[in-house]
Amino acid sequence: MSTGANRWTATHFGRYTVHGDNAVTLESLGRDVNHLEDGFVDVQDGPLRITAPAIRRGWLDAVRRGEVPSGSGRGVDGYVTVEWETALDLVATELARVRKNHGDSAVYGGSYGWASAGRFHHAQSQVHRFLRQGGGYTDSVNSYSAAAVEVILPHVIGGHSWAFSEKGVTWPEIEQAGQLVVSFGGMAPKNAFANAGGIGEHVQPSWQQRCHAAGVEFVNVSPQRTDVDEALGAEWVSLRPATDVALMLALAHELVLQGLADTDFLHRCCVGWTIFRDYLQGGGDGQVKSAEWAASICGVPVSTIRRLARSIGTRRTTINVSWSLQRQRFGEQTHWMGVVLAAMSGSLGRGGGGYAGGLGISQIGVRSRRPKVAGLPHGKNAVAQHIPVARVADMLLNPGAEFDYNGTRQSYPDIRLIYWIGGNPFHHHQDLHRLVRAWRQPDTVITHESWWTPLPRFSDVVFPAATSLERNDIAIGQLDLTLAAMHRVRDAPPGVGTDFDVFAALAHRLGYGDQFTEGRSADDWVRELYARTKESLAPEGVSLPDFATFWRTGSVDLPDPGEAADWSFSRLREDPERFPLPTPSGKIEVFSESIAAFGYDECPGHPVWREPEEWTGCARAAEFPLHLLSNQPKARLHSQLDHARHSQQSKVAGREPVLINTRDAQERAIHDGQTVRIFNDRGACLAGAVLTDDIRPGVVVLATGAWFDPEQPGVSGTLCRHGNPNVLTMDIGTSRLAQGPSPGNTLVEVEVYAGTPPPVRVFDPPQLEPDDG
Ligand SMILES: Nc1nc2c(c(=O)[nH]1)N[C@H]1C(S)=C(S)[C@@H](COP(=O)(O)OP(=O)(O)OC[C@H]3O[C@@H](n4cnc5c(=O)[nH]c(N)nc54)[C@H](O)[C@@H]3O)O[C@H]1N2
Ligand SMILES: Nc1nc2c(c(=O)[nH]1)N[C@H]1C(S)=C(S)[C@@H](COP(=O)(O)OP(=O)(O)OC[C@H]3O[C@@H](n4cnc5c(=O)[nH]c(N)nc54)[C@H](O)[C@@H]3O)O[C@H]1N2
Ligand SMILES: [Mo]
Repeated sequence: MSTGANRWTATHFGRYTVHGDNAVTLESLGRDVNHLEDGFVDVQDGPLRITAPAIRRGWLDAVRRGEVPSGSGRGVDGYVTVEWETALDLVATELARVRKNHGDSAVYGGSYGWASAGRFHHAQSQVHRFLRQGGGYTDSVNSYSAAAVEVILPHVIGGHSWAFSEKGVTWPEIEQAGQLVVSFGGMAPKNAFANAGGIGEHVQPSWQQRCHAAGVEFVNVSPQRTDVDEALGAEWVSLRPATDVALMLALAHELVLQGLADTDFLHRCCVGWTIFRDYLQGGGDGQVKSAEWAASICGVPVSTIRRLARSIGTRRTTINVSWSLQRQRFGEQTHWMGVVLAAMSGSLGRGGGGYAGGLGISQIGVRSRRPKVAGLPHGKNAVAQHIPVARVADMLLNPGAEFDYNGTRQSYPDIRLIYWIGGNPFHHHQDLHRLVRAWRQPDTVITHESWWTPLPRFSDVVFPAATSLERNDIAIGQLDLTLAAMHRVRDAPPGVGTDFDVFAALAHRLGYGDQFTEGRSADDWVRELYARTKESLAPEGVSLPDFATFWRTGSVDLPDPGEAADWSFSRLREDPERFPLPTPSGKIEVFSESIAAFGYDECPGHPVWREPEEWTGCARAAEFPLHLLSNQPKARLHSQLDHARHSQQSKVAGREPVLINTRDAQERAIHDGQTVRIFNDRGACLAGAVLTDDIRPGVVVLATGAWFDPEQPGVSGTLCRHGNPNVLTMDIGTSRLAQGPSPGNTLVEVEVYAGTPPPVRVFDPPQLEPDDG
C-alpha cells in the first residue's frame, strides 16, 4: 500500500512518525513521552529474534517415531530449526489428531494476552478465528486485569462485564462539579502510559491537572506514596496492603454515626441497605465495623478515618477503586464495597462524584466509550466449555475435576493441545513453578513469537512472527478517538511470517483455507476493516475519508460517541421506577439475592470483610514478614520489550528493581543497588535493591514482567535469576464467584544474596540445531 511521504505507526503506548526506510527511527507524537518504545526498533534484528520455525527436540523425535509426544522435556530440551513446510505439515497433522482422538474441547485456545496494537493482525482475533473455524476449542472468560469486578458488578449495578468502566465518573464531570477524589490503590501515573489498542492522545495527566486546577482534592489510599502524580498534591493515607475493605467498612460506619449517609438514595435507589447497616453495627459476626476496629487492621489512625468519612459525606466525592485491589483474595468485595460507599456518600448519581473503577488507568475517566471500529470477525465457537482465565493451571493439573464459577458448577476438560499466541503466561500467571508442572500435561504446545521470550522456550512448535512494524494495519485504543494508520515500515527478516500467514497456511492444509481468508490478502483485509468501519459510522452522521486519504494522512479523529443511553446513576437517582438499572431489582444491589443464593461463604449477599489467608496480620508473617506488591511496570508494558533498551536501563545490577523501605533494608543490612534474594515457600528470585521512604514499612514492590529465568529449568522451586514476582505469588481464585487471580496476597522475606549472584541467562538466545531428520 502506498504511503506518500510520511509514515506512521502505533503501539499500545503511543503513536509515532517513522523516519527512514527499513533502518527506521520512531518519533513520538505524544505530548507526554513515556519512552516505552525506546529500543523497540533495535530489537527487530537483535540476537533474540526468532527467524525460523523451531521445534523442541523431544517433541520432534517422538512425532517422527509416530508416538504421541510427551511434555516432560518442555522448558528443558533444545530446539531444532525446520523448514516452514515441515512445521506446517506437522502442526496440521497434530491438530487433526487431537481433534479426532480427543474432541475439539481438548484444544485450549484461550490464548490470553495483550499482543500488539492493530485491529486486523490482533493475535487473539487471528487465533480465535482460526480455531473456531477448525471446530472450536476450550476458551477462557474474563481477564487478569479485572476478573473480580467483571463478574461481581453485573450483579450489583447490572450491564455487561465491562459496563463498570463505562458508567464510572469521568474527568470532565469531576472538573465541572467534583471536589474530592478518594483513590483506593491510587492512580499511578505510569499506568496511563499504556492502553489496549493504542493511545492516540496522552490526555490522562492533563485531565488530572485540569481537575486539580479547578480545586479538586485528591487522597491516595495506598501503601505507596507515588501512586498519585506528585503534582496533584494528594494526601497520602498509607495503609496495610489487602485491608481496604475494612477501611471502607469503617468509613461507611462513620457516615452512619456522623449522620451523613444518604438514606434517601439508599432507600429509594438501592436494595438491602438495612441488612448491610445491621452488618456495619455487628449483625452476623458480632463485630461493629468501627474506626477503632479498622485502624487495628489497616494501620490507619482512627482520627484519619473519621476525618476522611466527614470529607466523603460532605463533599462531592469520587470513590475510585484501582484494579489492583481486586487482584487479591476476596477481590470481589473491594469494588462492591466501593459502589456501596459511593451510594452512601450522597455523591452517586450527582454530577462529578460517585463510583469509578480504575480512574487513571490507561484512558479510564477520559470519556465513557469509544466509537465502533471493525475488527476481524471470530465466528462462533462450537465448543461451549470455558474456564475462568486464571484457572489455567488448575485445569491442566486436574482434568475432569469440578469447579465453581459465578453460581455454576462445571468441570475441567482434558487438554491435549495448547495454542497460544500474543500473550506470555510465564509472565502473567501466578505460582510459575506450579504452572511449569501443569504445562507439561498436554501432548503439544504451539506458539508464534517474534523473540525468544519465556513462552517459546516452553513450547513445542514455535513459528517466527512478524512484528507490528512489519505489517500494515489500523489501530484504535480503548476509550480513544484516534483511528490510526499503522504502516509496514520495514521488511520482516527472511524466514519470518505474520500470524495470518501461519493460520492461512494451516487452514489450507486442514481444508478451510478459503473460509479463513475469504479470498483476501492481509492488506485486502485492512482495507476491508476500514470500509466496514466507514459504513458502520455513516448512519451516525460520521463521514470517514476514503482509505487512500486516511492512509496518506495517517489518522482520523472520530467524534466522541458520548455515554451509552441505556442507563445511568443520575437517572436512577431521578426516578428509579422509570429509569431502573439492569439488575434483578432494578436498583443498586447493596444486598444481592442472586449472590446470596450461590451460598459462597467467601462472597455472601452483601460486601464483607474476610481476612485473607496471606497478609501481614496472619501467622505466616512470622516467617515471611514482608507484603509483596507485584504491580504494573513503569518501564514497559508487562513483559513486552523487556530485552529492549528502556526496560534494560531500569534494571539494577542487571536484575529487576525491588523497592524496599529504608527501615526494612537497614534491619536486613541491605544497601541500595545490592542484589537481594526474595523468597517464600513457593519460590525465590533475585532482584536489585532500591531503598525508599515512599513505601510503607513492611511492604516491598517488585513490578511484573521481568522475563522468567529459572536457574534449573523444570525444577520446582528453582531460583529465578532475574526477578519475576510470579515465582512467589499464589495461584488461588479470588473466590468461587469470579475465580480471578490473587497475586495481591503474597508474603515474602528478603535477604542480601550471599556470594556471587548467578548471571541472568534469559537474554541469551537458545542453542538451535539444524534439522537432521
Ligand atoms: N503478579 C502479578 N501478575 C500479573 C499482574 C499483576 O498485577 N501481578 N497483572 C496481570 C495483568 S492485569 C495482565 S493484563 C497480564 C498481562 O499479561 P500478557 O498480556 O500475557 O503480557 P505481555 O507481556 O503483554 O504478553 C504479550 C506477548 O505477546 C507477544 N506479541 C506481541 N504482539 C504479537 C503479535 O502480533 N503476534 C504474536 N504472535 N505475539 C505477539 C509479545 O512479544 C509478548 O510476549 O499479566 C497479569 N499478571
Ligand atoms: N506502564 C504500564 N502501564 C500499564 C500496564 C503496564 O504493564 N505498564 N498495564 C496495564 C494493565 S493490563 C492494567 S490491568 C492496568 C492495571 O492497573 P492497576 O491494577 O491499578 O495497577 P497496579 O500497578 O497493579 O496497581 C496500582 C497500585 O495499587 C497499589 N496497591 C497494591 N495493592 C494494594 C492494596 O491492597 N491496597 C491499596 N490501597 N493499594 C494497593 C500499588 O501500590 C500499585 O502501585 O494498568 C495498565 N497500565
Ligand atoms: Mo491487565
